[in-house]
Amino acid sequence: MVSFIVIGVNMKLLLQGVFSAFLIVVSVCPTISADDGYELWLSYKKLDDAAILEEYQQAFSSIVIEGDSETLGIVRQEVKEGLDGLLGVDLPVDSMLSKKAALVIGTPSQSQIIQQLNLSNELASLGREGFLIRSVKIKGIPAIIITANKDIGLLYGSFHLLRLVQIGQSLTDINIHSRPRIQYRLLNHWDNLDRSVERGYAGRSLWKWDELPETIDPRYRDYARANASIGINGAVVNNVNANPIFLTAEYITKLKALADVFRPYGIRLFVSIRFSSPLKPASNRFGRSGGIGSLETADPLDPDFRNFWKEKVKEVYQSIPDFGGFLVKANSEGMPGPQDYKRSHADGANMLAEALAPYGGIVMWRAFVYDADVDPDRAKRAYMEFVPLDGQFFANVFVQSKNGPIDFQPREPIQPLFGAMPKTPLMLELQITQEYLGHSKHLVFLAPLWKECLDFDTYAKGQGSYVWRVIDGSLHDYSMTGIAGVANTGSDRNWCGHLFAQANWYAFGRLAWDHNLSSEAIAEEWIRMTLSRNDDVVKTIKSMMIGSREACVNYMTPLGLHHIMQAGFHYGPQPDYAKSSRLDWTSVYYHRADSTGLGFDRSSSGSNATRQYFSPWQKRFDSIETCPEEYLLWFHHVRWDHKMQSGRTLWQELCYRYNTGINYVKEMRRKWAMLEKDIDPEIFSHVREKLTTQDKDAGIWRDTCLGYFQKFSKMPIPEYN
Ligand code: BDP
Repeated sequence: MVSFIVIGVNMKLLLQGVFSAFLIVVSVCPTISADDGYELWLSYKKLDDAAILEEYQQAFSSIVIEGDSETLGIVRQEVKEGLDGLLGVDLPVDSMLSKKAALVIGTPSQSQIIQQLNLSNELASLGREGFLIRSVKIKGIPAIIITANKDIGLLYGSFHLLRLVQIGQSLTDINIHSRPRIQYRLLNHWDNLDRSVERGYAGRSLWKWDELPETIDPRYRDYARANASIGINGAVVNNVNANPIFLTAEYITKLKALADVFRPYGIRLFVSIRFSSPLKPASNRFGRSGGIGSLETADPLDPDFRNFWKEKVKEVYQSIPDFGGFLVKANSEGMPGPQDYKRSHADGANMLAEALAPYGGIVMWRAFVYDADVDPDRAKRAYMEFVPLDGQFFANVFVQSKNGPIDFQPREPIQPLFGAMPKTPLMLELQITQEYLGHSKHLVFLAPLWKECLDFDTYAKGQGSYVWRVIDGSLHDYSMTGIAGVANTGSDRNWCGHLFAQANWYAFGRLAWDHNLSSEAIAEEWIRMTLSRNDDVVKTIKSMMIGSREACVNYMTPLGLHHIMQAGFHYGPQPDYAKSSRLDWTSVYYHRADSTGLGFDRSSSGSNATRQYFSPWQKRFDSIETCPEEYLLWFHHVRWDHKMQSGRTLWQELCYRYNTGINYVKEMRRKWAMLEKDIDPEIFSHVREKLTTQDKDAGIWRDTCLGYFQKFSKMPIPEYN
């Protein structure tokens, strides 16, 4: 890239009126611009494959867009900038077709050209957000069309087409119908008022509350654009451990300003609320319960309490007519909720749902509850609390559950709620931020974790009852469907702290749109769009990414171990963590190491958590012989000398797994080092340094955990390479 440094100097001031102001072009020097990762997967660098470039240049000699709206304005700009950059051209944008091949974009209601193609039957199946991309001939002129029912579909279609060009896919006879399989595809930001981010590892919050609504950081738009490019259509902007201040009149104007930026990108704004917000500020009855109202009670059946919420919801919708709704963490980790007044989760959720329903808003009521009085085994508690409520929630309530029964561990079996609440739309909550998977220090590609969860067959209605069928509503005929990802974005220049953590944001969006995509396909897209289009380089990087989650499981918590990380910080290992005001926050509670063996007995001879799964899982998990080894120590207390499938004893296998994980990281380092000449220098060294840290810290995981467990096994650590 050539950079011009232009300095304006007012010589009149300098030389007391001798010369007038003039400009000096000090230098015209070509510099290699380093990539700081800000552009994410949308950098639109010029393609270098001559053949494919020629194909595209022939296919697109102009862009024809009819119609007008804010979203269409974005489409126009995106497609123009994208294709100009990728093809190295300056395409005319017009509203009429010329004689040459064109890209034609429009909805039948705004575009006459599209209308004349008579596509209404096909469009009928695409819904509000879907799109159609197709090669056609219009009056003998070859064209590629992007059409949809709504402008937002055109934007999604445009990003899709740009993606195909970015990854160098041929467009000959293209014919793509695409619509999202899940309706609500949200990011959950755990962002606080003071711009700290709970479990955030990429700097401060993106939202500058003290500057809003007057100053709109251009980054809000870039954020919305990035989300739209992968089909994310909603953002909960604040932490689930919610501060009630977000619903004060002052903050509603700030929220409105954000919502206005998000809207043309198809993104609805949602808020996490504190259930007890109607309380008066001073009333601190439940620790975190001080509110913004004047009430003495937060009983969901109290008429004044209900009325507060009705009025508050009305006030929000007056400012934000497309407001999405509320996310609620209630009676969980000290957050107040309806149970404080002996009311149920359904009572609480329905009260809010009733207030939101007239405006089309929804409630996402979290199932992340683990009240120790419910059962001594934390893994069983959410199921025990929520399954009996199935059928009691109003139609606009989701119960939002994490993928596993504990808490976003590197590997957990599925949360047994999935499949067990046929009458309640369940929203799947995944964690994009790597709270338990090495923060933004470790390269861990999460798509395989999420696919493992989505592809799990619950057997709720016999074989084929996959979690993805629960989530997309096809199993139980849910009236609404949703998926949420706890965001990993922050104020760091590269958004996510680790360049490769961008791939997780990307993968979340792509899977939310289409959970049938494979991890490999998503990784490949992301690499080609972000890092390199060279086939060998792509192959190498893909091979690093694909096994990285399994490696992380191995060097942190192999064979079903879980929750043995450093207290509070959740980064390094702390298997000896035993003392806390809550047993279920300690490590020893989970691993149960003793002189006979290791693991939590959740079988029928233990806590009987296996009982919460459908047959045949119930039986398979219950027996040490049939339990899949990746979940062995989750469901069983296993003798140190137990024979594993490999022929090794449990102890040997544990040592082996820890080592395998570390070897993988070393292999990633080796592979990355080979790519020095193929990767942007800034990105190359950024990732190299991260991998060095990952290698060192993975070693700490192994040495700490094996050193600790050895005190119980009393067996030597074998040498594995
Ligand atoms: C745990 C986090 C905590 C969150 C909580 C939640 O450690 O910071 O507040 O989950 O999801 O994973 O509510």
